[in-house]
Amino acid sequence: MKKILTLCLICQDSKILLGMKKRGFGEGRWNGFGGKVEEKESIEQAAKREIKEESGIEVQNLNKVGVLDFQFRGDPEVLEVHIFKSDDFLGEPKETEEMKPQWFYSDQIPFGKMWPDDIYWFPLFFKGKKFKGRFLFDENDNILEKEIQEI
Ligand code: 6U4
Repeated sequence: MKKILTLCLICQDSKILLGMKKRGFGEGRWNGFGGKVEEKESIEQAAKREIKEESGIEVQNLNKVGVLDFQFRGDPEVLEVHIFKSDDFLGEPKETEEMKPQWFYSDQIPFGKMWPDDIYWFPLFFKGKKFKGRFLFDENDNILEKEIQEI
């Protein structure tokens, strides 16, 4: 069973926009913007829609940077997360019901309050590398297995 999700990291100057997830999956963590791809929309369309819904901005360009598969022990569902970078958008980020946006310098990323896989692939992202990988978590979101490679 596979669920396709998007995740977009928006960059401006030497900062990156993250959102504090206020509800749902990943609540209480800083993360990029994104969510489930719906029927009848492309992955890129879904990425743009979710960014608009969650932060109020409209991204112009999207560059695909990676794909990561996430699984939880004992759960057959695979979350296939398509990761994008954007550095061109319209509007100002604003707080929504789902996310509270904030800009972070690339050397001040709050990894302690993010998904535990992020610390492994953000450095590749900042170096402009493309990557793919998979992570297996236990029920407390601890990493049990990790594979990550540049592509
Ligand atoms: P609903 O429909 O409300 O349950 P929601 O709870 O908002 O959805 P969802 O599924 O729309 O969550 O989006 C989850 C977001 O979290 C996506 O952008 C993908 C991202 N994500 C999931 N697992 C992640 C992980 N291990 N590391 C990470 N981002 C992850 O950095």
